[in-house]
Amino acid sequence: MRKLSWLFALLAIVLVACSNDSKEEVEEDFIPDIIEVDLQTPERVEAGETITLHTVVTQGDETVDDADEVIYEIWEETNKLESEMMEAVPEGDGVYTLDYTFGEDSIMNVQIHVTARGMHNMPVKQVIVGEGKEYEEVEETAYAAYVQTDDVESGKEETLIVHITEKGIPKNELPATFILHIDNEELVELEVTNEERGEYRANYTFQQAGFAKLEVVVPVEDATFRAMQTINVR
Ligand SMILES: [Cu+2]
Repeated sequence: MRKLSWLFALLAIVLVACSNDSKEEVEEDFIPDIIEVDLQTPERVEAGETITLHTVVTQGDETVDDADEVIYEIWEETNKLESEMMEAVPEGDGVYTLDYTFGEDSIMNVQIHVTARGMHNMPVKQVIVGEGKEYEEVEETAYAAYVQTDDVESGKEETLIVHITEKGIPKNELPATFILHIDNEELVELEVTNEERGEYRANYTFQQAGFAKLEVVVPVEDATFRAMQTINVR
């Protein structure tokens, strides 16, 4: 009898193993839930006020406490080149915070860059400080640039990919220039290639970890279109 139950046990293990196998196959095709990033900022703050900014990171019904990197980027309207990058503090329950003191009357942009579970998400919000401020109007163009690459590794050649559209339609053969601002000091102009679907690429090997800014400059008609994206170099 004992021998027989062993046999059953063995059979059960084999069955479980088999059903696990087929489950794994199903899981390979299964697309994981995207990470949701809920950046919570006040609409207005007093000039000089210190605020604890909260962001909640979730995936499906789960909170995400094992993010590889969570960085707040804050800059004054029209001055992304001088944005500040600050590491968030993990508080548990998927919450990542930053204490930040807002300065004078202005409009500030708060963006959070979250790298977790093989994904990257980076929502941005605006905060009015004090009375706000009037900024010189930036000329609106029909062009838009989306920098696809904003998270790279140092010490190896990386390809920076930028998508350029005109009125939402991919636009090829523009004389686009990529300028890398490294530590806000060194400027490097990259050689850009354009293949199709409005995709522009340039290769670069970053020497060390830190933050760089990629400026995309596109002379169009009688104006110049510019876009700026912070690149996180790990
Ligand atoms: Cu990002």
